[in-house]
Amino acid sequence: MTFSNPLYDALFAPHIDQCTPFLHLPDGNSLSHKDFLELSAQFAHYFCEIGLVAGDRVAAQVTKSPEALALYAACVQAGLVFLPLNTAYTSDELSYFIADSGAKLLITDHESQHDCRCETLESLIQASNDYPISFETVARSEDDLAALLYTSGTTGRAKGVMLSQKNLLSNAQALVKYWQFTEQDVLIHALPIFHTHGLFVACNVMLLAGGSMIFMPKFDIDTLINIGIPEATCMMGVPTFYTRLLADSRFSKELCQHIRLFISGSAPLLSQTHTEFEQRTGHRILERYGMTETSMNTSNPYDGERRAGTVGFPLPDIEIRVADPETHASLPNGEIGSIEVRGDNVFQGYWQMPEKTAEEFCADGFFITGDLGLIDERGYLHIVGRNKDLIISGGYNIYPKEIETVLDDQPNVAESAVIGIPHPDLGEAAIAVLVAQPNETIDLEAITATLNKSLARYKHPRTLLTVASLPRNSMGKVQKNLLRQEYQDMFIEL
Ligand code: MCA
Ligand code: AMP
Repeated sequence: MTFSNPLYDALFAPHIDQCTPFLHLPDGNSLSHKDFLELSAQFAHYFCEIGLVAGDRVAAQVTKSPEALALYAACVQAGLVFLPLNTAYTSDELSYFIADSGAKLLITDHESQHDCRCETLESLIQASNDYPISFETVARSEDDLAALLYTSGTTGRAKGVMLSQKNLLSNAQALVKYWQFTEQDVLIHALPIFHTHGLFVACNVMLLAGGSMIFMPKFDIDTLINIGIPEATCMMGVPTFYTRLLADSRFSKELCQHIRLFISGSAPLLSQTHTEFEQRTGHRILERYGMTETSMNTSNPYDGERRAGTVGFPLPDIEIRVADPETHASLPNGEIGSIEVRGDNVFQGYWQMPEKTAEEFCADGFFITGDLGLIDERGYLHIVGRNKDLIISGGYNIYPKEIETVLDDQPNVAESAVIGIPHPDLGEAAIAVLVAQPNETIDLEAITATLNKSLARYKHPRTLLTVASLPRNSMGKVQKNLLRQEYQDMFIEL
């Protein structure tokens, strides 16, 4: 079968005349598939009207709403490349993404000025109001780009991850099948929609399956307990969702009686959380593993044993190997090595960064994830660490290098180290350890003000500490493991 626009034809087109609910909103209203697709068709007309052509990038930094999601559908239908941005990003961060991607249009909540056409979502909705409610889908091939998602790097600048129609569609197809999603499913959607988890794993899967979503503006424990869980059949979340639910005495087995599946990902789920969750609800959380660059790679089985502390098996048609980090040869089961992946899910490369792309692929096409793991005797993948300096806090990635670069530039700072330490709510939280220039004092308030201007709030270290010197090994490298040990109990109630 040939498609004119594989992603649109599979995810959206089948629902054009479907009047059943697609999005259930917390105020009790709902939006049907048909309403949603009419709105997105109007947006698509608007995009064409202002001169956007297939392949142009459309950036959106907007609060989560049905309209915000319709921007994604409109981009797919009009052949545009959707570039969703975290609402926490500062104006400085935004400028970089706009310049790097060459976006033609930026859509925001409030008026803004950047080096491209800027519109508020409100003005776009108004301007689109008079356009027809159907739109002739722009033809795209499976290798054309559908989305560009930025991910910060361990060194230097954030990189645009180029995701093709095939990357997204193949993964949605694999997940619908593997997790047995159908049009009967009602998914609790409390994740943000500017990352792979909330946008592609959740929305693409539900669109393909034809089910509906309880579409919450953000994670809110009361809405989840009062409306979400009693009405839904499944939930996708980061581990913090699960620890917060367990910390709430209202969360019970009875509340979950209609739920068939709880899925966790984006950060490690502690075995303890897995066990406590089963004890409380009788459900074993299904943990899976993915990345922005690859979408989902592995998953615990739907029917088989979901093993705590593991991320399961490779998804169908996706190859995973645990390899020697130097030679990239596969290691025997049980040995720890570099996790590498190959398949239709793997992205096309980093936007306009061919060297960076080349560095992260092996000659035989396997992508080097930067995660370290082992495959156990039963074939389950365990993630045991990271070969990259990365903190995952509440499911958001924080790259220490990015924060250290800002900190090192501040008056009287000789050097800094940003580390992740255990945090009961967020899994890990960032703290910064600073060393002053000789005989100088660091003005911590001034540093906080600078961080506010330059970096999204979630990236800010929860604490700034000053010390006389940083521990170093004989090669002069900062020993972050020693710092992590020293401060490991900072957020844990003893
Ligand atoms: C909010 N804050 C955070 C985080 N979230 N700080 C560190 N880490 C965080 N994750 C800060 C805010 O800036 C604010 O700071 C304060 O905490 C409270 O903010 P609020 O919005 O009220 O927080 P919350 O609602 O409690 O949010 C926590 C959350 C949220 C629900 C865990 O972070 C979340 O939805 N995380 C999911 C992230 C996600 O979707 N990741 C998937 C990435 P202040 O009060 O000081 O101003 S995709 C991915 O990783 C791959 C592909 C995969 O495998 O899925
Ligand atoms: P991102 O760059 O936001 O796509 O984050 C991807 C990273 O999140 C992966 O490389 C892993 O380090 C981590 N990750 C995702 N899912 C899991 C999981 N289930 N367990 C442990 N780490 C995970």
